[in-house]
Amino acid sequence: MAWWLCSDTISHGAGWASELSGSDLAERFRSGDVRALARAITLVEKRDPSVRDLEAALKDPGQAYVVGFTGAPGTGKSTLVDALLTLLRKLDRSVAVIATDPNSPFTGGAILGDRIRMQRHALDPKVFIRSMGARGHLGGLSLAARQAVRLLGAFGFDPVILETVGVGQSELEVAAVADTTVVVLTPNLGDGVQMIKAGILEIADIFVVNKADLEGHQRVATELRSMLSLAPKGQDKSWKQPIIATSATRQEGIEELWAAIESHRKHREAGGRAQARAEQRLKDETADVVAEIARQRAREALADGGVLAEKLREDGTPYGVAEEILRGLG
Ligand SMILES: Nc1nc2c(ncn2[C@@H]2O[C@H](COP(=O)(O)OP(=O)(O)O)[C@@H](O)[C@H]2O)c(=O)[nH]1
Ligand SMILES: [Mg+2]
Repeated sequence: MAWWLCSDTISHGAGWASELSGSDLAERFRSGDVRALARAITLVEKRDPSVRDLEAALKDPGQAYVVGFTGAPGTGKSTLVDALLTLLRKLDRSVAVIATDPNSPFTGGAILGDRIRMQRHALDPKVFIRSMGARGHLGGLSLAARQAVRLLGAFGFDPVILETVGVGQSELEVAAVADTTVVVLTPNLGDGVQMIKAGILEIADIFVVNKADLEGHQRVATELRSMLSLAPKGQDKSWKQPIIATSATRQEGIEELWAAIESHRKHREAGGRAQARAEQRLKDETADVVAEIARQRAREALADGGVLAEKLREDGTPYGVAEEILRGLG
């Protein structure tokens, strides 16, 4: 596999040889030990810098295709992901799921019936399901999710599915990481399509109207279609956002959904769009990493009792001290 590494690189890798536990981890990761993968993702969540060594050692990690699911809580995202898992396993794909919803049935939340149904994949070695905390601060989730996605790809999972909790900034964060973003709607939308959260139509590559077994789903699809025909919403104007009807609990419409995801993937790969996006993503991630490092350094610099903490108290405004910290970063 692409990420297999000769022992040479290990012994010469900067900072690597000294990190015994780290090299152990890489060893086990490469041998396909799923506990090593789980451990690596825990390190990502803890923002442990040793993950960098692991990533460096894995070199040229395989790129997994990332499908993000977002939409209001209760629209059936977890159930849809579960239905998609069933289909993808039939197609013999190795699939990883990162759920950022603390109440996800995948990870022990939600009502009993859902939970039992979802956990049928739990013993399948070609399925990896993991919940990840959305850590509140800006860019936190996408930074961690990007790193986790790379590790999952390097381990051999493809695709990787991200499910958001559907509140706050989580949709935008997921869209920043996903190659294809699926926005999930349902018939019980309250005041209809008009009520859809601002910004969510723009991030969709595919719309799913789930719970097609319930009354009113036609109306949602029709409203959405006429809304999109008036003004196409997607960021990529060369792509027409399809609307797929599904009933996740009945495993209906899931093949159509997967076909739509596949055709979006092909669309992106044509004409170098995927390449451009990958480059943009690397830039975004780099900017996030810079912000993260700067934040960490700033916290250290502002520790109680320090000169800057004192100056900050005198100033009463952040700017002067902020500039000083930034100058110190160079
Ligand atoms: N009738 C119906 N109920 C569904 C469907 N998909 C999901 N549900 C139910 O909707 C509820 C919320 O589903 P869940 O997947 O947890 O939604 P999430 O919060 O978006 O992840 C659960 O009780 C599901 O069983 C569907 O296609 N039809
Ligand atoms: Mg969920």
